[in-house]
Amino acid sequence: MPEPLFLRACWREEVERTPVWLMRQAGRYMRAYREVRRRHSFMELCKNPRLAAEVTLQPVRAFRVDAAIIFSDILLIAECMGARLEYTRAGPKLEPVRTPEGVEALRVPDAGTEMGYLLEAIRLAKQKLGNTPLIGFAGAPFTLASYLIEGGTSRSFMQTKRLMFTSPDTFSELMGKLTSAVAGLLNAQIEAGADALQVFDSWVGCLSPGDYERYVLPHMKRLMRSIDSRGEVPVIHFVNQAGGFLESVSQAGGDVVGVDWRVPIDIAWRRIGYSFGIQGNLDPLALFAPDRELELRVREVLQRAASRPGHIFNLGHGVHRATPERRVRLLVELVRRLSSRSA
Ligand code: 1CP
Repeated sequence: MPEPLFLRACWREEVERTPVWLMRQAGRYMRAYREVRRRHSFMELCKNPRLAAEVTLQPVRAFRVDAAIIFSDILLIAECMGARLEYTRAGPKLEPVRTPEGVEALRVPDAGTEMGYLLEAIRLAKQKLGNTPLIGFAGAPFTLASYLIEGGTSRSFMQTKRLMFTSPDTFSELMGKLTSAVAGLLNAQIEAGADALQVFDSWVGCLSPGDYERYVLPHMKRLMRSIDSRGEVPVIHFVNQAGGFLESVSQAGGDVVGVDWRVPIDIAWRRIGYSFGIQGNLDPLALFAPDRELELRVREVLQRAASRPGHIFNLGHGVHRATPERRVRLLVELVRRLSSRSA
């Protein structure tokens, strides 16, 4: 079988068209997902390998995307580390960890045994996917630290920065534990058969360039060095709102950098350097624009990426839950048609 388009693009090989998948492509905007979700809580879905594998395949069947991402959540590792985790209507809630004792009490889990449900879901999804590659993932240490310190979602990241600025040792200790835990989780997913990995640093954009370099980058470098991919499993490093420090992000390593829409993709690529692939970067809300406008915006991203080997088309962040499915279908068709190198 030929190597799939998505993986070839991750390795910056020439491809006949630009591969496309969407962050958060499995989820609440899909009717098939809501159907499963009516009968099971989100946590049940994540922990039931058969259901998780089924939901993973839904967008592949519905939209012919070029990669699947395993259905799970970045916060499940925090539960394995000993933090109480609950998914409520208002979003994820965790027991806040803000003290040296709290950090001390967190364990670095053995993902191979403690997240067995995820690894089994990967094996099952792989069996059903055929030639479509499967992406495994984890939250980046900073994004996970922010959920643990805040106790959930945050707008200001007040508690996170307060801990970082007033107790840098405690903050660093927490980042170190999360880095070890995430490395173990990613390596276990390679072992289970993931074809590529993505690390989500969704909230790192709240930091100044100097603070990123000082408090986050050393841990990201260690994380990337700890991934035992043997040069066979590409690693995508997604950063949201990090336009102020993309050069530092690239110093972490990895194979592909994922960027949001606030930076033009050609400028982002020049700044990280062409030894990286790049993923992105359509505004997710462009899916609410009229057909003609959506097409113009897809064309713009493709023109900026200029068929340079190493571009993977994606949104700049996850699909919004109110997105009509037919718009996602149209987007995937547009990328396929407009990026075809023979056209
Ligand atoms: O009610 C429901 O059905 C649960 C909603 C939901 C879903 C569908 C949550 C809770 N997580 C997920 C799945 C999920 N989360 C996936 C797999 C699905 C796919 O991508 O196809 C992935 C990759 C994630 C990753 C994730 N979870 C991130 C990083 C990506 C991003 O959007 O920035 C983050 C920040 C989370 C935390 C989280 N978990 C769930 C929600 C609603 C959130 C975000 C809350 C917030 O804004 O803080």
